[in-house]
Amino acid sequence: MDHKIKSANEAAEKIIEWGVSQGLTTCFERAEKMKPCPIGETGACCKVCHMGPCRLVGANAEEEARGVCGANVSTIAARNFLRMVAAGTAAHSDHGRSMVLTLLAVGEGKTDDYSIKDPEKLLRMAAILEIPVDGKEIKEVARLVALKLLEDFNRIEGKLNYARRAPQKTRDRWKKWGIEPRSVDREVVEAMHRTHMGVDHDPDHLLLGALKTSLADGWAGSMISTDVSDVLFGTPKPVQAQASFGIFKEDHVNLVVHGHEPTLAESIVDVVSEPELVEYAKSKGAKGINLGGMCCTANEVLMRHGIPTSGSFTNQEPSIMTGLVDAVCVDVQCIMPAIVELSKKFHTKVVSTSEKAMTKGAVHIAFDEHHAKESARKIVRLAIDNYSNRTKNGKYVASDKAPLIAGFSHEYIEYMQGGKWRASFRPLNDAIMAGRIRGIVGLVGCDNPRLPASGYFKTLALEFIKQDVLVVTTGCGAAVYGAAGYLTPETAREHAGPGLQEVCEAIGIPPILHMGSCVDNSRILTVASAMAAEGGLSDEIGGMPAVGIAPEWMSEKAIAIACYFAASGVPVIFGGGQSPVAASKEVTDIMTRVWYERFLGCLHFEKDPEKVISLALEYIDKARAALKLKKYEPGRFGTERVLMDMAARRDIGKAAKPHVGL
Ligand code: NFS
Repeated sequence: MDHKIKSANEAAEKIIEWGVSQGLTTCFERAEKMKPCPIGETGACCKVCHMGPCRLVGANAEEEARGVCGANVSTIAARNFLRMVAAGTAAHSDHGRSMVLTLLAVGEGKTDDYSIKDPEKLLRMAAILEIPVDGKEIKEVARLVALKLLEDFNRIEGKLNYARRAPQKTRDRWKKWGIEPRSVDREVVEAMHRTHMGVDHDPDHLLLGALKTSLADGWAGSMISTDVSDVLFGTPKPVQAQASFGIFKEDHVNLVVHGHEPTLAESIVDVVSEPELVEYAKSKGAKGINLGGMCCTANEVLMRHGIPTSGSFTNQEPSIMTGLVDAVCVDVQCIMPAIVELSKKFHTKVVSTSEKAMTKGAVHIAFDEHHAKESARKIVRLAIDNYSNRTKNGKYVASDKAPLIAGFSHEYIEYMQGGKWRASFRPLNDAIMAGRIRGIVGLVGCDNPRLPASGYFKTLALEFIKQDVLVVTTGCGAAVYGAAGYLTPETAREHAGPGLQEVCEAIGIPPILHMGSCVDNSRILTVASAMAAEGGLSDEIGGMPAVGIAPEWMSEKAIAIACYFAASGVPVIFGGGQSPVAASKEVTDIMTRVWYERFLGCLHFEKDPEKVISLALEYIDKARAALKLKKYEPGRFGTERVLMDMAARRDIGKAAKPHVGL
């Protein structure tokens, strides 16, 4: 990997270098200038009280160093880590709660701007939540489901309703180790309490707290967010779209939706083609209005509507530097404050919309889900009004874009393996058992300006698919693969090993499946649970030949995700930079060895991409051996059922009734 490049996204690299020539700085130059504090970076700095900050350094720091209160390195590193998990859980789950409140508003008839787009999914959720639906109107079902879901956010005692979606054996492990979460709020508050000065000091106990808190994220906050978004906006199925900076159109008004919650973005999708707005754009000299996405909001509207994405986290500044963005509309999370300053060097307007998230210098248009379309129209008008302020300043190459296929919801992954009538995970399990697919790797999370951004993602994906490992992706990783042109069926032909290639060609899918935004990592939990229920592999999530990897992670949300996968039974490897618990061998040992013994999942921090690959394959092959599956050998498969091709599925589909099973 060439460490001199800033971004391994070639189009981004051109823009960043152009920016440098213009005296503009981006996160890449700031990352070079701002070296991480070597003490805080490894988890050895404690600033939870004002006797410190205490920095526990020195040759024998782990044995001898103590903070003013007497806390040792392991306590401090574990406490810092738990706080990261609490923050990540809070972020995903606050987003999830907003979705539920929108569903409630629909159910109570308090908004006409949203409706129930997937009533079947709502009914399936009602069944999981044991809500009787007979004779009830769909809006009433929505109201009852929303009220029930809210319990998972603020229950004081008891267990998550949604935890019942996990395999029994997985839940048994949670029970045994005392990490069954009660609710999002309860666990986040308790995590903050336990990490206050002078409360919880046992690293193992603190880290169990991290797992417990994270499970409230994975199996409630995030999973609820995904489900409710599908109900309100439609469950994704494959769509074609495009990615990278070439999605902007020189003769159109370009509006970018950036952030996380799909509510506002969906309203913008709804209004952007309204004749009055299109006419208004034309009256200002534009040929039309072009909507694009950024970060996870992009994934939400890409999965459901094929709205193109300008890219991942590190592409937000280069997007503005194209000079073509008339407005960026943001809500919450992963929005660099730097874009407001940068936008002033161009004509771009940054519009904040959430009462929770303001940046000085941005235009604020408050978004209210009860009057969603009204807010959306205001924002579109603002972008149109700004079109005529465009200058020639910017670096843009129209051909910098790639085609992609996204939209692999867990429902569609099930459907694609047999059509409506025989949808199941049997073919996937069979392909794994036969060694046609060696295992599954989730390549997810942020891209990072401290690395050649997006480079590790690309290296890892190509190596895994070559080794017949099916890749699933979400979040900024998915945007990276979109911009790289990897999310196409042709990638299987060009880069996948023989077994994976055969599977991809039989179904007509890419070897890297775009499963959505970061909260949609919950879709991967659902797939893993369905694979366990299908039989033939492990009967719990743990023990599957599957690994999660966040090669370039940077956010606290990524840490929360890693923990809920680890607690659910998936080994997770974080690549890129330093381990945030490197200062403590004890904490590192608990997260790797001890967690694996208890949960069959764990968390490694590994900087070297080669080692990330070998460690992941080691876990996959170890799981295959423990399940007594055929040893993986490229090009040599065992006997198995044949995957159904498109024609066979169409025939079955003709006689099909709607699929309502889980
Ligand atoms: Ni995920 Fe989405 Fe991207 Fe990282 Fe941020 S956008 S929630 S945290 S940077 S993947």
